[in-house]
Amino acid sequence: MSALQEVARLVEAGRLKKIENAVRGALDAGASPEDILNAMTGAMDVVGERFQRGELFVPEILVSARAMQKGVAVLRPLLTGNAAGKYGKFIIGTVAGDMHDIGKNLVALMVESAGFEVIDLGVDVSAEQFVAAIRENPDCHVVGLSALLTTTMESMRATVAAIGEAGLRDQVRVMVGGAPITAEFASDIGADGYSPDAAAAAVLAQQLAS
Ligand code: B1M
Repeated sequence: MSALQEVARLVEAGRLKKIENAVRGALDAGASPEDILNAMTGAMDVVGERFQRGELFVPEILVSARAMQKGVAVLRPLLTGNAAGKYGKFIIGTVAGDMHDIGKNLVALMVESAGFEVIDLGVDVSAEQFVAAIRENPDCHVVGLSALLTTTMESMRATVAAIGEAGLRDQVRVMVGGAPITAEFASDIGADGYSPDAAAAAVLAQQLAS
């Protein structure tokens, strides 16, 4: 089994004690941080498929999620450079009703490493909280919304609308993402951009800030 396969296996199995060493082992074996992130994301997809088939339950998903977060923590210093703040502030959060934060955290990490000062509002963030954060940070020009549930896509729509109703659409560009989100949906709700993954999100944030 390759070092990357071992990392994926440990995330799938939720092996919290072994994951950090396995990630270091993969780096030592020559894998890039991006390769390792992809291996861990692939493992979470497998976990999701097994959950859908009724082979796994929420507590097991949670330990896999924690294993992935421990693995990402090892990579964090390698991904964040010293360009922080070059592009200004970036407000990010997972929309109301949605507790998923692994993807949102990865986007925050990649956007930070691309030169933004990230303000992370966390999960289950209401439209009003986004609006308040934008008002508190008049120097923020890009906002990112994440949603993982089809049911919370409507919270995303409501958040974009609330930012508009608050008269803040001239101040900020809004980008969206998350597993059920598409470019068509982004355009339908009036967002300025959509990206399918964290690496593309960092590039899009730079484009929207420029
Ligand atoms: Co949940 N869950 N979950 N879950 N969960 C999904 C999303 C699901 C697809 C699983 C399944 O059934 N196959 C399903 C949703 C079905 C649907 O809506 N159609 C589901 C469900 C049903 C639920 C619950 C309702 C289960 C229940 O309680 N019965 C419940 C809802 C809770 C809530 O939010 N209110 C629930 C709970 C949970 C846990 C708490 C157990 C846990 C979350 C832990 C955590 O996040 N801290 C969890 C997990 C881990 C998953 C799966 C297995 C993995 C998600 C993940 O972290 N992926 C997921 C299945 C799946 O997605 N394959 C599933 C890895 C991550 C790196 O990818 O988040 O997609 P992702 O992020 C990517 C891109 O989407 C993109 O970039 C990221 C990195 O490349 N991206 C952006 C994300 N945000 C972006 C923002 C951007 C740009 C790109 O710009 C701003």
